[in-house]
Amino acid sequence: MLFKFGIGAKLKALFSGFRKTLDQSFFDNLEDLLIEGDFGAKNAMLISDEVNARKPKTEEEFMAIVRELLEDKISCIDLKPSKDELTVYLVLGVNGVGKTTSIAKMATYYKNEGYKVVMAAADTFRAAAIDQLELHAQRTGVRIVRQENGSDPGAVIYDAISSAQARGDNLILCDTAGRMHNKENLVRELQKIDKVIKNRIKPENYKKILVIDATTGQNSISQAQIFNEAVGIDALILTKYDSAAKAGALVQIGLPVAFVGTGEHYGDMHVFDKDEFLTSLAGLGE
Ligand SMILES: Nc1nc2c(ncn2[C@@H]2O[C@H](COP(=O)(O)OP(=O)(O)O)[C@@H](O)[C@H]2O)c(=O)[nH]1
Ligand SMILES: [Mg+2]
Repeated sequence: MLFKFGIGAKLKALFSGFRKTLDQSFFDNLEDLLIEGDFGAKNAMLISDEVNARKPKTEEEFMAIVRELLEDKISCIDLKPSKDELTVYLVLGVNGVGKTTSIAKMATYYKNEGYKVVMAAADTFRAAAIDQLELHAQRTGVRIVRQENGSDPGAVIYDAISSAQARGDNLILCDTAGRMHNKENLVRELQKIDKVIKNRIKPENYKKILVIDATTGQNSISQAQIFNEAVGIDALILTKYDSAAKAGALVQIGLPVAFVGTGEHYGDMHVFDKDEFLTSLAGLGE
């Protein structure tokens, strides 16, 4: 798996430059580096204080401390749909983060795992969004449930659930609009959609997945807060990890990660592996 967590090499270089002294400017630089990597001021200080307290003598000791402190701040979730009952994955996130692309990648992934997958085109805000999903449905060879542009997203999902139950499909991947006229509108719309699904799907078969763009950095933290407060987020997908070495925001968001997107092809999505992620942080995986 491609994990290029660029900060690992920088941490090592910083440590080797200061190895003998570990003075105030080392700790200042360490905090700056962590803040630059989107780990947040609080985590930067926590790590810096702990390194200061433990006084590592080697690069390995230093990296082990950083790894240990990050270990319990990152978690993963294994998204395994049931084969007996219908599962719904509601895919959320602001415009352009990669929701529709991730749905196409997930469709490919779960189809290969033997699931009968359906896409629901509930981003009815833009006409192009429905056509884009339709194209992905054709290319990946899965069924799509769609309505007119501008129709009620809840109605699209309702239809998708009814037809999937009638046909014995396993998994609905539901696209949503990431943009509304304002935040209140978006939250209200999401809560309506959420209610439609909750009324028909058991909680264990319903997951709300937030897509986070790895190139966004700090702003993704407030995105996660908005969506989490609106409907409660079960899992994250981190996209565009091929074009950004920053993913410290994950540590600050604190929600479990399911997949990482590493490109624009259908195969460019990987189940998130925490150990691998932390190893690449330490610069060992590159
Ligand atoms: N490099 C790269 N590009 C991606 C990835 N995921 C999505 N994209 C691109 O990001 C853009 C927006 O994606 P889209 O799925 O339309 O976003 P949406 O508005 O959230 O549905 C498209 O050009 C995608 O090809 C990824 O993992 N890596
Ligand atoms: Mg889209």
